[in-house]
Amino acid sequence: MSVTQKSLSQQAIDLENKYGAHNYHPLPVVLSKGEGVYVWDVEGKKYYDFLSAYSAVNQGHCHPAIVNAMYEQAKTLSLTSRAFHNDMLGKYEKYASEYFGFDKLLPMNTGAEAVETALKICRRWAYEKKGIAENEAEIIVCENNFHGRTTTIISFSNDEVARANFGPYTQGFLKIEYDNLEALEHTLKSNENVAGFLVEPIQGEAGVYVPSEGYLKEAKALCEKHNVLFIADEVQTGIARTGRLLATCGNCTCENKNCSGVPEVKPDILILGKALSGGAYPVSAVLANDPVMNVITPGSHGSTFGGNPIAAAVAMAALDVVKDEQLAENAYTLGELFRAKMNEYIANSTICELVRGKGLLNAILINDSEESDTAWNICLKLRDNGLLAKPTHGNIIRFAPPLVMTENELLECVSIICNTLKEFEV
Ligand code: IF1
Repeated sequence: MSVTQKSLSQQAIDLENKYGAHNYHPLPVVLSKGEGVYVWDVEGKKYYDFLSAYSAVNQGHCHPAIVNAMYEQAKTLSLTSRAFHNDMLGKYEKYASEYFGFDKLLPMNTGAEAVETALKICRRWAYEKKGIAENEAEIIVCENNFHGRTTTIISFSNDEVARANFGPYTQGFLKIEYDNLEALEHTLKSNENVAGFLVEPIQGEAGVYVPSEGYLKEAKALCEKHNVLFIADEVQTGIARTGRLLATCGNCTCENKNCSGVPEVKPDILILGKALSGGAYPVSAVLANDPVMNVITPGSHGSTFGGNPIAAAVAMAALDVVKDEQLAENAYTLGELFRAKMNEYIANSTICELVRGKGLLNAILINDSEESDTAWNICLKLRDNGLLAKPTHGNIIRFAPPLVMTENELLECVSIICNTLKEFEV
């Protein structure tokens, strides 16, 4: 086929294949525009975005308030490094610390950087405050976790695709079954050097596993009993995605727009990323109260872009949107509707076994083996039918639209999903 005959999409894909590292296997669609819940491909076809860049675009694509904040700051002062102060950082740190109810915030850029930061804070706290012998600290993590892709983080992953041949691996981690309080208590009782417990309030990549009611609260109580830091990775579940400002807010609701209440399960260290910027810019953060955060001293941690003026402006605008547009409440309501509608379909389905999730972080389980390509083929058909989603593992498809979706748009998406699934019914 000559270049002129190749579609614009294929040309773009060919460039990626030739000049880019092959570290992803994207769905074959090439996007060139985004607005709210919609994205368009280079041929002009319009889609509902049902992935939201893995819950980074909670506020909708190219939200004008966020884009404007980014534009105004970018043309004023973009980066100073932390060698000097700037007029945006302190404002942002105050705003976000009060927004989530913590004493302090340490600004970073990616989720993985924030996770690494939290691990470092936890270890230093263990040595300097808890009195664990240096280099002996252990941090408990869960099977099937996903916390990013740095060498330390994949060291405690059990996903061989993400881990193999990247050794030698970082030590100091104990792995337990997710959503298993007995396993947590046993590990806490049998290891005197435990410094922290790192957990996703919902395991996203593993397949949107929602833990049992009370798990997080009980886990936090066990950590308190054993003087261990409870570290919540809300990079994917935070910022209103699960129908609350944070998944650790549990059943607590933000009655007013300016809720700065304490989450139902208050972490000792809170990790945020992705939608902290509404997907406009890499912004992540670690929040903690002074007794923990103050182990960080000048020169002991940092990053060139961490806390830059654009990140500060974008994050404040993105968090304003969450409150002003009541995204947590909308995610809660639409999530209930989505699961109710999907369960109506599943009741008579042979291809779809279940739907699970909280707020607008959901997934369906396809009735086929993990090795089958059925979920992938369903996502290809969803694409043809105007909705973009992608399997997490094998036979699980994650559904996570922007939280600005209306009820009518959600019902149209349910119709697209169910009509597509019908094509695969046996
Ligand atoms: C990829 C997964 C999701 C995260 C949690 C930290 C991070 C992530 C709970 C790191 C990042 C992203 C990474 C991206 C795909 C996506 C993902 F499939 F990889 F696992 F969402 F589920 N904690 N998740 O979910 O944040 O450094 O990426 O900013 O690496 O393929 P990051």
